[in-house]
Amino acid sequence: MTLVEQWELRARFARELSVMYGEEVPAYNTLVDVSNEVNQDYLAANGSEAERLGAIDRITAERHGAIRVGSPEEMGQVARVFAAFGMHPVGFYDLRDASKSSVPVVSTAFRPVDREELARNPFRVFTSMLATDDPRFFNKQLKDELHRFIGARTLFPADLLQLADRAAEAGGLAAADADRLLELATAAFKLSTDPVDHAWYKKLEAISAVASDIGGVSTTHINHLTPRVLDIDALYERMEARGITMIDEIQGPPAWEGPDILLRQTSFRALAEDRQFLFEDGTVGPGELRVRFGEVEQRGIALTPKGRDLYDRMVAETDRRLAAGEGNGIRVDVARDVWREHLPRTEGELATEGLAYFTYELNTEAAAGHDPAVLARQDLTELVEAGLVDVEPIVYEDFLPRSAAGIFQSNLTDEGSRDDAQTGTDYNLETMSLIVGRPVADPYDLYRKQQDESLAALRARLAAGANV
Ligand code: OOG
Ligand code: NI
Repeated sequence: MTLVEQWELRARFARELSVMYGEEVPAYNTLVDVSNEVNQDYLAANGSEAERLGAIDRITAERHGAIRVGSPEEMGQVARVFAAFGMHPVGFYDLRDASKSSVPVVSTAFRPVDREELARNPFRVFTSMLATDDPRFFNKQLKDELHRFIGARTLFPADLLQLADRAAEAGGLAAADADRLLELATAAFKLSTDPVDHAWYKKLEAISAVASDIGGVSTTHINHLTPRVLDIDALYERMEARGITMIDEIQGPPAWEGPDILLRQTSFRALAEDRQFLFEDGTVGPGELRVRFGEVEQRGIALTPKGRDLYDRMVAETDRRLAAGEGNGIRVDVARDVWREHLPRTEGELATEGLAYFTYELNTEAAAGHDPAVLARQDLTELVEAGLVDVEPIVYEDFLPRSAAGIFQSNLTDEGSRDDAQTGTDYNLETMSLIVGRPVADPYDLYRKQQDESLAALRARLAAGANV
C-alpha cells in the first residue's frame, strides 16, 4: 500500500493551518497576499539571484507557526504530533532572561532537519512551555493552581497521538488515515469557543499576558503563522501603505549592502478578537482578547559559532552606541554602521573566514576539460577561485532569542510582574530534551553536517574522477 509520506503530510499540515488561521485572523491573509506580491516583484527584479537562499516554490509555501503549552506532559505530546510530520526539536531558547518584561517561557522549535526534507517543505513551529515552576513568576499557590488547571485539560486527544505515533514509525500513513491525522492535528490548534474564566485569566495576566494565554484557557492555539519574504523592508512599507500598523522596527540584523545573515522579522500588533467569558457573577458574555498577531520574516545565511559570536558582539556594540547617544538614535541605522565596520561584505569572505555555513559542489561544466587527477590534488580555495566548485549559502532555519523576546514583548501592553529576588529554575538543551522526550538537536551540528556532507561528496567525486 502506498503511504502519504511525511513531507507531504507536513506540507498539507502547513496549508490546512494556514487556511484555518486565515479564517480566524483575516489580516493574516492580507499579510500573505502582500508577501506574495513582494516575492514576485523581487524575483522579477533579481532573477535567479533571488533564489540563492531557497527556491521560490519553497519560499512561497514556507511558514513558521508559534504555539504555547503549559507543562512538560503537553510538550511531550506536541512533540509526538510534530514527529508525525517529520518535525523534530531543534535548539533551546530561554526567553525568561531575554526580555525585560515578564515572559515566563522556555522554548524549542520543531522542524525538518535534512536538506531534502527542508527543500520539500520547511514548516517549523516555535513551541514554548510555561515555566510554572519558576518562582520568580509563580508562587507556590499559583503554581499548584496552574498545575491543577493544566493537568485537567486535554490538548491532544488519544486517537491523534496514536495516529501520530504510527505516522512517525512508518514514515507516513495510508490516505484515509492521513486525512484523519490532518483533521485531528489541525483541530488541536483551533481557537476554542469555550468561555474563558475571567477571574482566573485576569489573575494570570497580572503576572504575564503570556501566562494567561497559556494557562488561562482550556486549549492551545496558533499564536501566529509567519510567511517568508525576500525583501522585508518592501513588505514593511507596503503593509503600512495598506493602513496596517507594524511594530516600530524590524528585529534582528539591519538592511545593508552585504550578505543577509540569520533572520530579520517584523510583526503587526495583536488584534482584538471576540471571545466568550465566564464572569465572576456566573454570567457568560462577550469580551475581547488581544494575543494573536501577524509576523513576517526574511531569512539569511546560517552562521558558525564564530560568526554568531561576531553577530552577538555587533548587537552589543549597537546597544552600546545607542546607550551612549551615538548615531541618530535609530537602532537599525546604528546597526548598519556597525555591520559595515565589522562584517565581511561578500559571501566568499564569510566562507574563508569560517563565519558562515556553505555547501560545495563541483561545477561539472567548468570542470569538464580538466584532468580529474589534478583537480583531486587541489585544495578547496583553489577550486573555488578557479570557478570549478560552486559555493551555496546554507539558509538559517532557526530563531533568535532576542527577536523572539522582542516579538513577545511588542504584543504585551503590560510589563507584568516578576520577583527577581528568587532564583530562576535552570533549563537548558538537556532538560528540554527530557521534557520533549527526545534529544533536542543543536542547530550548529545540523548546519555543520550539511556542510561536511557536501565536502565529503565533492572529495569522493573528485577522487572517482570528476567526469564520472
Ligand atoms: C513565539 C515568539 C517567537 C519568533 O518568530 O521568534 C517567534 C510566540 O509568540 O509564541 O515566533
Ligand atoms: Ni514567530
